[in-house]
Amino acid sequence: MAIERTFVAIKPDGVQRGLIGEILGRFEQKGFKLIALKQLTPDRELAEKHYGVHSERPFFATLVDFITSGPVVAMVWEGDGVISSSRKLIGATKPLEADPGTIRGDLAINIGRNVIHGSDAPETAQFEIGLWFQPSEINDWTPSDQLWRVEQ
Ligand code: DAT
Ligand code: MG
Repeated sequence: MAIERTFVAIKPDGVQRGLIGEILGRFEQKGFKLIALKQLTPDRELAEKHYGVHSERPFFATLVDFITSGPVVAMVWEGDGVISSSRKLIGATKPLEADPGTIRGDLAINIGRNVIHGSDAPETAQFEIGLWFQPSEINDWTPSDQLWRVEQ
């Protein structure tokens, strides 16, 4: 597996419900490296670009209303295979179909309130990281336990 970067965001429902620590903890405990983190309320322009692939879907306006309704915690995580692994940690889009043990499977019920976003492929990860973060906001750092995290 190659070292990758992915964009993850705790949506307004996750922030309002006090789930930031719980969700950050799952990525930290897995062993991925946090390289960018900020809280912001996205404006409609950012939200519409972020969800641009869904612009023709009937739920698009509701989705943009929701994601712009309050603070979001935006992050970049780095690690071996982090893009697909994050999607596994997050679980299926419909929380009632998400496996127990996943973030959505454990913490959510409704598709419109599924607490977290994660990039679904290398191209979307690159697009979303560039959309939400300036290069100067991304921290390239080496954890002191780095040798314990990588394939030997
Ligand atoms: P994911 O967030 O798992 O990548 P997606 O990209 O298909 O899922 O959709 C983006 C978000 O849009 C999703 O997290 C919740 C919302 N959404 C998707 N399908 C929906 C639907 N049928 N009704 C309402 N909201 C929906
Ligand atoms: Mg998606």
